[in-house]
This record gives sequence, structure tokens and C-alpha cells, in this order.
Amino acid sequence: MLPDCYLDHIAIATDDLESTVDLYSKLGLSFEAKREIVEDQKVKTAFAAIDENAHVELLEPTSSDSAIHKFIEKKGPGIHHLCFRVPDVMAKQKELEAQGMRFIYSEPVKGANNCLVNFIHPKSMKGVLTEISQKL
Ligand code: CMX
Repeated sequence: MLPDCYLDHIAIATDDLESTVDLYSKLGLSFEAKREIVEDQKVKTAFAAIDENAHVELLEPTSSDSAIHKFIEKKGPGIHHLCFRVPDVMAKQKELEAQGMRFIYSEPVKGANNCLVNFIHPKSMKGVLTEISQKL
């Protein structure tokens, strides 16, 4: 049985999705053919499975006001966030907010791969932007 919280993906910000797909493919990862544009987040994504649960997610900004564009401008391409799968994202958000953690959105929003997601601010997670996600 799966635990109540497990790694879903490691997200990497890039300014060139396809050349980064090529790079990680050289390591031996197999990317899904699908590329998804997440309109709410202004990103284009590519996923490769690491094991039966965890993936690498590559993120390319689709607009200059995307959080990913801002991140790359400031820090350059690199690891952007970790995402953990939970059974109920709103319940987990309420539980963590009650313990003082700061979320980016007041309510979960739509993420890639038909998921409901929210992000814990890096300041509440020792410098790591952390997404929680629930499969719809
Ligand atoms: N990881 C760790 N720290 C980060 C960070 C990241 N990815 N992005 C920003 N920060 C840090 C900054 O360095 C800054 O730290 P200091 O104050 O010590 O300098 C602090 O967070 C605040 O940064 P900021 O520049 O004031 O804020 P930004 O405008 O860069 O916004 C954040 C940061 C996290 C609020 C914003 O990126 C956000 O809303 N993220 C959630 C949505 C998102 O990331 N979407 C893209 C992924 C979508 C997907 O997976 O589908």
C-alpha cells in the first residue's frame, strides 16, 4: 500500500524544454511523448518516470510573467521544486496552515496531469519550494 505522502516529482526549470529532454534522455530516462501546457502556471511540461511513483518534470516558461521565467532570470535553470502526492490536498493544506505554514494559493489550483495542487512557500520549508498534489 502507498504511504499518505510520497515523492511524485522533482521539477527542473529550463529555458529549452527539448534540449533538456535530450540531456536527461542521455542519462537513460524515457520521456512521455506528451507535452502539456499548463495555462494557469504558464509552463510547458515534459515528464519521465524514475520509478513506479516518482518522475522528473521539466518546466519551460510559456510567458515572461511565468514563475519559471522569473526563477530562470534570477537563478538560472535548475531544480525548482519537489512535489509530494497526498490523498487530499485541501485537507493537507488546512492541516499545515494550522501549524503556521504559508501556502502560495488560498485554495488548490489545477496542475499538470489532471492534478489538484498547491505550493508551500520556500520560507516555510527551509528554502525548498514544495508542491502537494492530489490526482483527480
Ligand atoms: N525554490 C526555493 N526558493 C525560491 C524559489 C524556488 N523555486 N523561487 C523563489 N525562491 C525564493 C527567492 O530566492 C526569495 O528568497 P530570498 O527572499 O531569500 O531572496 C523568496 O523565495 C521570494 O522570492 P521572490 O522573488 O520574492 O518571489 P518570486 O516572485 O520569485 O516567487 C514563489 C517565488 C515561490 C512565490 C513563486 O515562484 C510561486 O508562486 N511559485 C508557485 C507556482 C509555481 O512555482 N509554478 C511553476 C510550476 C508549475 C508546475 O509545476 O506546473
